[in-house]
Amino acid sequence: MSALVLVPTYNERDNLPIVAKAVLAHAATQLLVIDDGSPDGTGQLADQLAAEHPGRLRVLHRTGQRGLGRSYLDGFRAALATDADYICQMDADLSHDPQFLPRLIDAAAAGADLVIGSRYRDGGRIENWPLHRTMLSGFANNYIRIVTGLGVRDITSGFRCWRREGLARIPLERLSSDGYAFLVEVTFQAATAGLAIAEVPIVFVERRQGASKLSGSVLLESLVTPWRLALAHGRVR
Ligand SMILES: Nc1nc2c(ncn2[C@@H]2O[C@H](COP(=O)(O)OP(=O)(O)O)[C@@H](O)[C@H]2O)c(=O)[nH]1
Ligand SMILES: [Mg+2]
Repeated sequence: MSALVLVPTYNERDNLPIVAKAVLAHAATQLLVIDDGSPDGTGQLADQLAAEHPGRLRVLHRTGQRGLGRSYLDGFRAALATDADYICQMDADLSHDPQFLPRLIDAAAAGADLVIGSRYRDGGRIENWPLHRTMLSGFANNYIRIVTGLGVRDITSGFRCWRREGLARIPLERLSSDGYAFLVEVTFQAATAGLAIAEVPIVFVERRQGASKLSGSVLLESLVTPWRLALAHGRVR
């Protein structure tokens, strides 16, 4: 069993070393940092970590237009070129606690093609979020569920684990959105491809260091994408 954990970074200098240490503390895990030319030097720091953990931590330095969706796509392609059995995704900002990784991987090993670390399943929760973010996330998830018809409760969660065979069935060339919308789109494609999707509860803790990259355009795209997907697939009648 081997798991490759994809960690996209943009200005996560203070957080990355802590996350990397905790992920690599699990046996049979490897890390791929996908850095978007962070101005704060996260990419160089990741190179140092790679030198300290040869064979276990690698860095993909992106150039050109930055974006979370683009970074995940590059990460997926790189991951499928390795022989990892499980391909996980998690944020670098310590909102996703690496202690939950084995639970996600176990659920994938038990047969789920895509396992989502869910804040909205029994036992899952969010810590240290201001009321407006809690309301926004709750609203967004309900909205997306209604528009797309998908049964997933936490579709905007970026803490995930794929069974390699499941990820290999996603038509990556069809994914075009970024930010949260990317997560919605890839989940929609997973459901369309008939993949088994499971959710396991996680505790999400708001970052203590660095800043969120959530922006107005990211939010707008999240509102539009569910309609684009639903209409293109004839789910709206
Ligand atoms: N490579 C890359 N990573 C990004 C980008 N935007 C955000 N991230 C990373 O994605 C993760 C989640 O981003 P964050 O801003 O914390 O989003 P939030 O948790 O929804 O507020 C973090 O690890 C960020 O460093 C980007 O444009 N490119
Ligand atoms: Mg965050």
